[in-house]
Amino acid sequence: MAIMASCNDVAEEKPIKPNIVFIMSDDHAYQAISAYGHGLNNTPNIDRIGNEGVIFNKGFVNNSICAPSRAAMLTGKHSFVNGKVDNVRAYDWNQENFAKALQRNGYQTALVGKIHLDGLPQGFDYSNVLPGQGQYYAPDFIENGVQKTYPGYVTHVTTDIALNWLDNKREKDKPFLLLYHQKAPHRTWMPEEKYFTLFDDKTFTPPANFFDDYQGRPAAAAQEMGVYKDMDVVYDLKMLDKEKEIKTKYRGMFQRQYDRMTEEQKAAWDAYYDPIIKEFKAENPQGKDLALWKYNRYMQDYLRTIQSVDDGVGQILDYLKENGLEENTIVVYTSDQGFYLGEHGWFDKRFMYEESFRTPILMKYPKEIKPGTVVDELVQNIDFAPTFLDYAGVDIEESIQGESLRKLVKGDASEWRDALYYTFYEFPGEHRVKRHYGVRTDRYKLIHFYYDIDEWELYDLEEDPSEMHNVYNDPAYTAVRKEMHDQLKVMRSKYGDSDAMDQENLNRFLKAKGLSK
Ligand code: SGN
Ligand code: CA
Repeated sequence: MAIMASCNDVAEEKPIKPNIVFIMSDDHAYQAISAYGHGLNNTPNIDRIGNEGVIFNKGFVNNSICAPSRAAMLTGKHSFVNGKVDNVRAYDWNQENFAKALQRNGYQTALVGKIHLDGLPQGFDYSNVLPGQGQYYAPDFIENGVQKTYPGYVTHVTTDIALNWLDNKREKDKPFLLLYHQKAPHRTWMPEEKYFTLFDDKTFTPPANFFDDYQGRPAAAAQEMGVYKDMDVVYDLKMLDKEKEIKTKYRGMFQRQYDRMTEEQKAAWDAYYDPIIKEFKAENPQGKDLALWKYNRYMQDYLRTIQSVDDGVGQILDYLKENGLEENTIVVYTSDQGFYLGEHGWFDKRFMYEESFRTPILMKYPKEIKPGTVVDELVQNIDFAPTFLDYAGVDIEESIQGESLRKLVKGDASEWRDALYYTFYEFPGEHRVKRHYGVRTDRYKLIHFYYDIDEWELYDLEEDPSEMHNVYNDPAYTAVRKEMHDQLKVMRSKYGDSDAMDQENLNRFLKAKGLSK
């Protein structure tokens, strides 16, 4: 189909611009999407996007933490360029983002759900977002700058708002951009009633390196994100006993989340969790038994919250289909970063190690993308902005650092990148993951941890995909080490990062946290 635009005698063919639905969830590990083949759970609707389009096997983020990843996604630029280096510093909405560019080019734009960037979102005709992290039950939302509380469960509320926008607020003569961003499966993994018993009959076996001893990796040893050592039995694992005998550091924090539920929701919650609490108290597991119990409790609730996310994806896909929008709409599913599901013994993210550096990316666009396409090249969240602009026929500004995925998806990898750059800044901070940056090629990864430590790590991902052996000082890798250092130099200069920038970012962080000496 084409619109005939005639401003003079020569009729010009103006292609119809594609609609874009950009779905992002929070902390959704690729290991927990069935299309990636890890066998943990079933996500038929998310899988549909990959089956009907393309699945990226090597999708990565620039900075494995929420707000910086979202800022990179919006701007197409690395953290040290867009300024949102950590969850602490304010995001400057005045800078350019791809939604603004699409808006200027005739798109109607909307942002729904979690964005984690304070201030009124710019570039959107409609926004209805969670303040900060948001809540699972009776969530607050800020609709075009006005805060209100919605009854119900956050994943459904977000989906309903998105569907309502599509159905009632969309101007049907314009192309649209919808950012539909879920809070789940972010901590503290509170499921909806429908899924309370899902996985009750399943025992999850932790990854082979669940009992990692972090030998040769001091930064990995220093973290506070261990399933066994750091997970709070009440806050994370829901053992909120009525007798108040289980006293943990974050009990009060979980109580506040629990208290948001209605009496009916609490009754359903208690009917499911109380017997588990009773059994836990009676058995009082210790040591390895406790570690495995925690891991299973974690996996059950984490995966349950994903099931609701998958349902929402299904509703959106069905809506597009039923309303004749399927053919001309690009749908992307991704997460703001990956997540540890017990690898190295962890939950959370932050590290440049694979499970959190990587992120799921699936995309469909029936008009142009062949179903069943698989991409194995290195792609990154800074690529979303230029990709959308490219498909929309909008100029990609020089300052954008990502690359459009369009040609790659069509099978042309001739000029594609051979390395990715990564930064992480949020230290000292929650989970105690040290500041680092690094470079990854298809086979190797070089990481530098700095600030209160000065450690280099080198991994051969072909020989050691779980990153258990730091070969930085292994003589067999002398040449690789040199090549990777050269590659890192190239990356830092290409993107405009430097030791001076690291120092400046550190100073600003310490000042904001009141930690400056
Ligand atoms: C919260 C979580 C952390 C998590 C950060 C960042 N703690 O602070 O576990 O790492 O968010 O997550 S919680 O007690 O509030 O659950 S991010 O996705 O926003 O980057
Ligand atoms: Ca996140």
